[in-house]
Amino acid sequence: MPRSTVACLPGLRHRFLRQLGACLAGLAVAGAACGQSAKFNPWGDEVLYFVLVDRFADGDPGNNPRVDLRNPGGWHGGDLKGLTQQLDELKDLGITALWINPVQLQQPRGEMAQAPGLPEFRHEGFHGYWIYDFERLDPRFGSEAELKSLVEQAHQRGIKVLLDVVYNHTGYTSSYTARKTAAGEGWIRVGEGNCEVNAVTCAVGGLPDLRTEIPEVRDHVLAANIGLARRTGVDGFRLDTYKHLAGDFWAEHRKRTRAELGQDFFLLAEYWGGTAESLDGFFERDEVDAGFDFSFKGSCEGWVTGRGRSVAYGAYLRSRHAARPGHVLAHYLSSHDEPMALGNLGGDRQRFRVCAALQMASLGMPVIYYGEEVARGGHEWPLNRNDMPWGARGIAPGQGVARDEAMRSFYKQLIQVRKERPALRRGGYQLLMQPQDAVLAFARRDAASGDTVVVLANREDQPVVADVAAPAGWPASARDLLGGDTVATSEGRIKLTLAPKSVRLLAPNPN
Ligand SMILES: [Ca+2]
Ligand SMILES: [Ca+2]
Repeated sequence: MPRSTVACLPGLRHRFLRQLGACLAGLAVAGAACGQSAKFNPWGDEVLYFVLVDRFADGDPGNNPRVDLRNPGGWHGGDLKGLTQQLDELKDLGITALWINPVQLQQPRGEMAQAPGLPEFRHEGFHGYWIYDFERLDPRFGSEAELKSLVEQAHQRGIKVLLDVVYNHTGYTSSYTARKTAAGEGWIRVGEGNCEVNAVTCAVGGLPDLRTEIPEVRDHVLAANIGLARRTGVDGFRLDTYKHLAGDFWAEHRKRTRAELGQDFFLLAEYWGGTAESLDGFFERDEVDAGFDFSFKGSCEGWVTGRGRSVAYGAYLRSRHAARPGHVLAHYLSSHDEPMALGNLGGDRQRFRVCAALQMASLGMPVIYYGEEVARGGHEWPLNRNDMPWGARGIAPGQGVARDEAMRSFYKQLIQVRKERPALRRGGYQLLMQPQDAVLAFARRDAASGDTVVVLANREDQPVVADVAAPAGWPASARDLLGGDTVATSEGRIKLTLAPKSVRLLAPNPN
């Protein structure tokens, strides 16, 4: 749609599409249309690190009943105390916010489970999503005092903490199974299993669905999670299974978290399949500050392995800038619910680095899934939830598991560059065209600071010459923020050879 047409349609039904249209018309770098706004949400400056507490670091061997390291779905002994002890490791990596799984008491026994290539195993609630009692912490994770200490010590290091909370369901067994209201209504919905028919009343993964439309049930889960947040000082919630609760629940949730935890208490929705477009309604109604972008991972994995044209991938990256101002897309390469990126790339660490660099060069809040920064192995569930590799360091449960320190150094560098360059955190987006489809090229420019970074990426197994028109105002001399070498601009074009499977981040040299 031509830009003039977009701008002249005051009655356009979907404002999202209008904004996207403005981005597609090329206003990204020149103006305020694409991710440039006075309403920028400061969480878009953060780098988030997601930890499954049980898999990270064991700081208290005294809370390890039934720990079984041979069971890929069992408890492995990590806890809040161990995570707190490793905060300097995370501070050194450069992350600025930490997301931890739910920490309430889990169902006492796991469920038998099967996965390809593995013997049948008992799948325990080590991940935190099978809550038995919302009002108690699971001693295997630690005490409330230990959660408070984690938050305090993280804050001392300039790291915010997001607590994962579940409102939708309980564990397969829980203290709520037989609970009834004063009027005799059960707290749990039974027999409504099809999420295609009704996402709110279905049993996600067969888990008992809480009837949160009943005020007594709603108050219980709200009071439990909000109370825990108030007492421990966490900075926000990651909201599990967002699409499986009704909009009026989330409206009340927003109201209560703001009233009881502060105006700035941050809410990040896990809306399965979320994109800039599908999350927009929640942003428009101001139910949450942010949502996960489920497309980033697969888009990068596809592009870097040769699927699709570079211009199409570049257009996807541009579409992310249509997210409603004041709201944030959280983009990740791996998660506990999907196969890990490095595995999906066949273990190709160079291609993985390309995606990590593009993640850090993109608008939104990058999410690092624990251990990705040291090339943690494990691919499909349940091994995508395996132990944090600690190499020679005496930290259980991942003691002796190999880690790639060069990969960690690369992540450190990427995070540092992102922190130093407002163009990468807040800037608009301009796709730079060039004849060779092998190269992805775009510019990010932050209007407020004037900072500009040009991103060039080669997905091929051989060197490729990039030859693109420099963005307006680009000087004769630039430098590579990752490699340090100087790149000259001649006759308005940036021309250089990109090494196989590599990324360059170019910034103007000072005059
Ligand atoms: Ca422990
Ligand atoms: Ca539900």
